[in-house]
Amino acid sequence: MKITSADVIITSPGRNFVSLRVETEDGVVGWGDATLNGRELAVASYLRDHLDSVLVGRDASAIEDTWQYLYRGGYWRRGPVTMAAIAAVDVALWDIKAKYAQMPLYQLLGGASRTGLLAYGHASGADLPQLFESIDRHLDAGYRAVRIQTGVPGLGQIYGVAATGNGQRYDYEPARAAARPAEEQWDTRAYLRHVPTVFEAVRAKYGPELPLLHDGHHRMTPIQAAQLGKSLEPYDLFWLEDCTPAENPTSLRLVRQHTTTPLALGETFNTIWDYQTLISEQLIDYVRSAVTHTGGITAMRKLLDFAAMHQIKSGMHGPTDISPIGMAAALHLGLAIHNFGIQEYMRHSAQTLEVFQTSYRFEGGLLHPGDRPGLGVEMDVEAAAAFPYRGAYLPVNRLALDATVHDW
Ligand code: KDG
Ligand code: MG
Repeated sequence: MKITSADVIITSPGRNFVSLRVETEDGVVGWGDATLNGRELAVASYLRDHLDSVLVGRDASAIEDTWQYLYRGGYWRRGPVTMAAIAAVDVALWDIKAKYAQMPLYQLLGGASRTGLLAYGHASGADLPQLFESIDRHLDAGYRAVRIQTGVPGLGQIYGVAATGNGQRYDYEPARAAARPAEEQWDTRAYLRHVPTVFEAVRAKYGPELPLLHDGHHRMTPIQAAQLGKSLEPYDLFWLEDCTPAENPTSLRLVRQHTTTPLALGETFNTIWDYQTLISEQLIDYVRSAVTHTGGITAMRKLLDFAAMHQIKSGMHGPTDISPIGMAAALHLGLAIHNFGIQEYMRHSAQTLEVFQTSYRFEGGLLHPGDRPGLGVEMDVEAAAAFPYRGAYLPVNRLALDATVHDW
């Protein structure tokens, strides 16, 4: 089962994706996702210039050995670029192994632990009427859980609110194609005053049953995060995400001391080591890492098993910057593990789905990876070539008061 080629494909059907195509001597092809939003070419170069030739000639079936070879052998460990590159290789090898076995990947991971994966979508609006319209549209589309993001009075475009203004876009994409990042404005005190009023209105209209989520997108200090968690307790959130940047994980102790609102964290993390304190001290309830950014299925499985020991569940990152390949990998893993929590699912655009042919399905609010051998996603390389790469950046945030750079 020798690897004969490993090639990087960059395409931009509406937004940028970096994919890895690995082929074996028997002509079996595996796909991996290496998309790192706003830094795509760095991962593409890591793969093209440093990994592709190393892979050729290796045994495609030796997944753990290849993972350790790339992680330890590279000497420079961790980091989003390295771990996204290793993830792409790892997922492609799992795809190949499952294709050889003629099984959907979740079977190799232990088989299905559930009938489908509860998914949440992104409802958003600049104001309450637009938000309600967006929630209604998500419920009509079958969602049984929604993330709630709104504009804040006095601020313009902020994270999580569909830029079209009417909440109609389901594939909100903050990265904009331009020579340099756009700038947004921020005011944490205005945000902290406004958000509880939004959740009060949503609960009043939609009742107590609907699971509601919210993303703080790293903007609060620990004490501000504690304040928000506390003020949202009456509205029974499924989770409050990234309430504070967690480079210093012990800061979550303070948040935990003050609120019982469940916490989700980690979409910017890339190894199990980043979670050591957060998980062992039970400072979070959901792990937000993506298979795509955290070293692939091999590494995510270990991370989620560690989380399971502490009754912490998965909440794998699934915005549209995770490609359909990365999404499929998350679905196979989520179906197999016991401690699945919820899966983020924004849905890719029709153009993206022309390039990536998927077999996963969304029915009755639940996702299923499908039963094709492997991941169940194939990439149409010719279609991909029609969408050349366009440089795009995530925004930069500045305080409305004095233009100090703030976390975005
Ligand atoms: O590329 C950045 C996005 O993936 C991120 O902003 C999305 O926070 C996000 C989420 O929860 O989906
Ligand atoms: Mg997030």
